[in-house]
Amino acid sequence: WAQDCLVSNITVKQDFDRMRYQGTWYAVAKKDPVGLFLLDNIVANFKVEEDGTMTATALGRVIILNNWEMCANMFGTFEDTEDPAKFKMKYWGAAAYLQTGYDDHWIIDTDYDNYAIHYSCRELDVDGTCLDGYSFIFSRYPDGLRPEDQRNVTEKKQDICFLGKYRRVAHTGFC
Ligand code: ODT
Repeated sequence: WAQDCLVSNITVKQDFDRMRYQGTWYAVAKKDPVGLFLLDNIVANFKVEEDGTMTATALGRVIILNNWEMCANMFGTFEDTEDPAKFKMKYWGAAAYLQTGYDDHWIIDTDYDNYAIHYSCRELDVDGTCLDGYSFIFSRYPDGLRPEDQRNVTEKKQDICFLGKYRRVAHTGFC
C-alpha cells in the first residue's frame, strides 16, 4: 500500500478504554520533537479522576539551561475530543523553569497490559504531513517490549511515518 503520511489519515486505538490504561508506563523508545525535553528514565503514570478526567504524571531526565541535569517532575491533564483515543494534553512542571505546553496526545495502539504507542504532531506541514512531532513507545516493563509485541509496534511506527526515527530510552535509575 502507498503511504501518504497525512496526519488526518492516522488511525488510533478503537474504543480506547482510559480505565484500563491507568497505571505505570515505561518509555522504551522515543521519537524526539524539535527542541527535545525528556531525555531518558521516562516513566509516566496515568490516572482517571473521579469526574472521569484522565491525568498523568511523568518523570524523566532533562538538561536545563545547557548543563544542569535533573529529574523533571511533570503533570498533565487530558482534554477529551470526539475521538476517545485523541486528547489534548495540557502539561507543566513541578518547577517554573520546566517546559509547559498544550499538545495533541493520541493513543495509536495499546493492549493495556504490555505496550502502548503514543503520537503527537505539534506542527502540520502545508501538505498535511507532520513537520514537527514526537512519539513514545511505552511498555509496562522497564526492560522493554515483549518479543511478541515487537512486530506490531514496528508496523505502527511505520503507519505514523516515524519508522527509523526512534531512539532507545534507557532506564538507569536516575529518576
Ligand atoms: O520530551 C519531549 O521532547 C516532548 C514531550 C514533552 C511532554 C512531557 C509532558 C508530560 C506531562 C505529564 C504527562 C505524562 C504523560 C505522558 C505520555 C506521553 C508523553 C507526552
